[in-house]
Amino acid sequence: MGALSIFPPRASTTAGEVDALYGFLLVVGIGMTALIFFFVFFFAIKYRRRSPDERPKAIHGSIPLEITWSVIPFLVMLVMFAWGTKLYFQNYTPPRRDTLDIYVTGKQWMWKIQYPDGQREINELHVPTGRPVKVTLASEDVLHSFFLPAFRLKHDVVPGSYQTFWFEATKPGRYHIFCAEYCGTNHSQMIGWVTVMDPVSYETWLSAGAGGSSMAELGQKLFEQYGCVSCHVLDQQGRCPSLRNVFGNPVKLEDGRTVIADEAYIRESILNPNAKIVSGYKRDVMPVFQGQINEEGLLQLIVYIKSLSNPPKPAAAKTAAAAGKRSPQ
Ligand code: HEC
Ligand SMILES: [Cu+2]
Repeated sequence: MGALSIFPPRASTTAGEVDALYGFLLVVGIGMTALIFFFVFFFAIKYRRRSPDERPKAIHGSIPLEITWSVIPFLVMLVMFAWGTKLYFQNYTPPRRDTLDIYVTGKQWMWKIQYPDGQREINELHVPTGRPVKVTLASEDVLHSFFLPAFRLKHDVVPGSYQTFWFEATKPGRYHIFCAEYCGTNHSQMIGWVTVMDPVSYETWLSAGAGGSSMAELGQKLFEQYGCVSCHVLDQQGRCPSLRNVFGNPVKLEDGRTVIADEAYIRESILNPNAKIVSGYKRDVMPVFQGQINEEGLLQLIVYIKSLSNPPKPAAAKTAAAAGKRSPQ
């Protein structure tokens, strides 16, 4: 198996369904093509000109026929649309239950992978079976695309934003990682391996690599190093909002909007603070950190800020009122 098989191995919970949809598209595609070719030849022969002076009878269309050949393909397309949409939302909406969060940063020409516990790897991704893994993708430079063929998953890595998808690996083994978006000279070498392990070996692997600082600890260091800590004093509201319990909760903004403080919001708050001003605070107080902190550092800061929050409540919308309480009177 492997190099010569048409299909890579199926190693995630979603792979079977993606293959089923692919099979459906293939069967419909081949079926339609065969049908069209059959009728092209069939009618060409059936209605061939039999003598030089033959004048065929004029026809003026048929409404039932028009409706039939419009409605049937339309319904077939709708099946593709509904099936594809369902799979899309399934694969790109991480479940809320305890996911294993992994952060991937694409950089010409390598994949840098960070685990919350502090392990870091390049072009190697280790995941356990039987547990949902949420991947957050960032790019240090240009557009890349993170492709895991054995999981039937691929997602663009877009500079300036975070993309997420999730999977649950089912079969231990070593599978390809590719970059699927041409990203410069060494694009073809932007490859790696994902190693799927059973949960016990995974724990062993994790603890073997432990000892370094966790992402939250690294983030805390950056928080001190960049002087964030001089303004954002924990548990104290002053000139600056305390960052405790910000993550995952609604934030009331100066312009009256309320946004949920997710990864993208925190990232923007750091790089371009004036884009969204927290209600009750002033613009131009927080320095602009655009260009000063790299994507890996930003992810560490975000994980640190995340760690300052209780796990987000399931009914986040209901706590919208609580957001107001965070700002000073
Ligand atoms: C000079 C003081 C100052 C420094 C230094 C500073 N900030 Fe801020 N920060 C503020 C102020 C004031 C606000 C509220 C106004 C706004 O939204 O921009 C804020 C807002 C924020 C928010 C949004 C908070 C919320 O409640 O929604 C985040 C996140 C944040 N800062 C993170 C950081 C990080 C990370 C650093 C260090 C890299 C940092 N800040 C450095 C003053 C500062
Ligand atoms: Cu790339």
